[in-house]
Amino acid sequence: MKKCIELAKLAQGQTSPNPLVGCVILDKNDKIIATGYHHKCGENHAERDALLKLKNNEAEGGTLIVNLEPCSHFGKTPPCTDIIIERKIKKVVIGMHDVNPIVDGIKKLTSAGIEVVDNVMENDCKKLNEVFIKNQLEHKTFVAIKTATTLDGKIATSTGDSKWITSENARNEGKNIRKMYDAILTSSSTVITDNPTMEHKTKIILDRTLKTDFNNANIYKQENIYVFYGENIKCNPSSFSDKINFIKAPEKNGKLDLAFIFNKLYELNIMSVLIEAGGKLCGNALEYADKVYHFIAPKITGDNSCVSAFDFREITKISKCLNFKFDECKTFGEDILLTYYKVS
Ligand code: AOF
Ligand code: ZN
Repeated sequence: MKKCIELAKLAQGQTSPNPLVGCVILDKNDKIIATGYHHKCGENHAERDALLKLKNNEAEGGTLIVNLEPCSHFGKTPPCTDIIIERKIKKVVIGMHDVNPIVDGIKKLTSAGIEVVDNVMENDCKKLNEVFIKNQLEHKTFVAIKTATTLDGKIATSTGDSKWITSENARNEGKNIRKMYDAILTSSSTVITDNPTMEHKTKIILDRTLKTDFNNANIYKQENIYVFYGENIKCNPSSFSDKINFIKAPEKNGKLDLAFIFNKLYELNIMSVLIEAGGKLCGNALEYADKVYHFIAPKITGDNSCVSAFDFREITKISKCLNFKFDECKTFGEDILLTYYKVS
């Protein structure tokens, strides 16, 4: 199953809206004879990818291991259960049940006389497909935030200087994290202060008053851009650029309504989004966030007026804190990456 997860990860960032799936096939003597994975939405599923590497009778009496329940429906591809049955597999080992309600593969396999062992390394398998699970169960976009702070939780000095808080190793890992998400979301303030490029599939900019420079900012020199702007803007922004998709959004307390925006992203088939922005947007987005990637450098600014990673309110009681659950802690150069989830 570990191997299945590794294989599945080879397609990270490529399969949306489909899950990440890897498959290992053992012969009668438990020797690995083929492996496969789901490369891309619309292409073969992991089980078929692996089985098609073998001759018709080669997997007979063998075991198929896969991190997600094999599908039993005709989608963009035929059911995996059919080819598993045709190839006379004896045993199927499954990581987690498919949360897609149209899939009922386990029943189909057991009725065909195949032994099924399920929920193997279930927690790891669920974590691998956390985006797919949220999409299927809640019909919502998975929202993550990435930030990089000093030990005292600051992302910039009071003059906006932020280059660089973390080391090159950590920043490279930041780029790897980006690739796992369908889109990156940032604010007009970040576009104006940092002028980032953010090479990525899809970029979303929240620019309530349309104050960014649509002709010159680096981010607009690329394709697949959505700009959300406020309902009180009177002009027609499409005159600024015909390459950018402008979307009018309602406002709440003088800010763009984030609930509207995240719902809109799901309608646009953006299944996961990574927010990279300053303290105001990251702070306000916490309410909708599933996960936080928090890089921490061993530095202290010591200056209270420096910009904080999450800056959205005043509280007087520790009991009013938002609570999270630590997931993992990894080291990149001299920095650490802490990932944590919201406690619901
Ligand atoms: C599997 N193995 O590798 C994947 C599965 O439109 P389709 O045909 O690609 O089907 C998509 C659905 O199939 C998806 O929502 C999920 O339930 C399942 N994905 N199943 O047995 C795979 N990627
Ligand atoms: Zn399938």
